[in-house]
Amino acid sequence: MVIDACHEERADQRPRLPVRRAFTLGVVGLLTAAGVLTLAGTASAASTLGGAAAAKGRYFGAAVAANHLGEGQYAATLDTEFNAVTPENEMKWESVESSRNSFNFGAADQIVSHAQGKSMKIRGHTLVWHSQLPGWVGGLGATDLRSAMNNHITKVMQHYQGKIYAWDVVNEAFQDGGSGARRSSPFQDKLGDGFIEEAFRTARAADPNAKLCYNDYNTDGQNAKSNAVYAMVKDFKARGVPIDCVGFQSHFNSQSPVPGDYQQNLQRFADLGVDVQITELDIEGSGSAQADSYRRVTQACLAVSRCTGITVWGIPDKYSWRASGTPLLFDDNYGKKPAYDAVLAALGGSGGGDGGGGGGRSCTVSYAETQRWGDRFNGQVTVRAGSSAISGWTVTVTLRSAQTVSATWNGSPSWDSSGKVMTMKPNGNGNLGAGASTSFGFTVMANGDWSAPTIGSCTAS
Ligand code: 9MR
Repeated sequence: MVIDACHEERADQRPRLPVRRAFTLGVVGLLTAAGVLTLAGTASAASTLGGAAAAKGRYFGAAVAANHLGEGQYAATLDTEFNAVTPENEMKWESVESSRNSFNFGAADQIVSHAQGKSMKIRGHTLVWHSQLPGWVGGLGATDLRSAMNNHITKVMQHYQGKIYAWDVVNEAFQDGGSGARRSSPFQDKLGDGFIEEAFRTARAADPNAKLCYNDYNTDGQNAKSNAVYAMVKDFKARGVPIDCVGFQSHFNSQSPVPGDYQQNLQRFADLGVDVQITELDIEGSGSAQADSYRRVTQACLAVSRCTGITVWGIPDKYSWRASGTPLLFDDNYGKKPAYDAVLAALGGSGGGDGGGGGGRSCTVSYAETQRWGDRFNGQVTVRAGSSAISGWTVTVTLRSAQTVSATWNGSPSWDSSGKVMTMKPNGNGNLGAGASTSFGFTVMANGDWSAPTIGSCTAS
């Protein structure tokens, strides 16, 4: 696959797709005529991507856009499932330094503070790239360009000093095709091959604690392009040029499937003495074929001890950069796709059992609308213990953006900063024997949106 981002429709210009499903998140039961839905949940951190990855000593991240953070379900899914973020566009040169030496970190800061508030790792993306580069950079002569590049790296990295786990210092500097040659760019054309080395040396001086990565696409299997990157990394390691990691974007589709030698390719880079990371994973497709590919990628990372984490390039399909594609782990309504289940299972997590650490404790939830008036409705969530007794439970309820809650009962609610995600815990009704149930309820002011809120899976303790 050739990625030419300039010819892709930007994700934020895509029309919103119609809502395809009314209920989301871990659906394992059937919607009955009475409107009752059963959702299964688990008892431990290993029931989420981030939790399961952490249990394997890795992170599981998502590319995030600042302008979606105010959407309750988006933030709730991010916060529940992921323990790392990459700003999708907000740290790129055109976003932070659109005019020379005048920096605007507003949108990127939003993502960074959200991630820090949730103790997530942050990947910085990206410092030196031929794309999303403001026009003034290309207009500079070599001397000015060198100082602009070093100034950009230094100022951006110093702004985020101590906050970034790994930086994509240089992105996509090699050409596609069989040549293994460098891609033409202002940096390559005016500064020559040495620009990459210079960028890494400047980056190390700017923030000695961040891991410094080279990141590219179509380098996921062994081919002329990945061989050229491999030779560069080998040379850098031999000469002491500071490089800590290589990012494999891993954008796959039917023309460019997960290569047969994916794991071997990650391993040969790791053997050079760098970490490897899967940095922008998305796989076009659906159903079990898509799930199988995601499983293979996850297994490959787990099989390479220096593969420190996986980042998917977006959360729900509707926000993917691939216009009208469905390459991600969550559908447009934040429902978990088969690909999600495959990744979670490959990470050793469990969506239906005890999550591998909950001592057998689990619970399930079901939702029903019990009453409706002209302006509001009552929702009721029934929490049922699995095959072991439980002494506590936690269920999230995510409202549609127009909706508010005016009352709750039989539970102890807390709210996230968006005001749309309610975390409900017991209020004297936490102890449930095996198979026993309790319920809590709430009144939703519809404000025109009568859709059921999204009921997250149940966590038992
Ligand atoms: O996902 C990003 C999309 O919103 C932008 O419009 C696009 C512009 O170039 O960049 C996308 O992200 C790219 C990433 O920064 C580098 N690797 C390829 C990604 C997909 O194009």
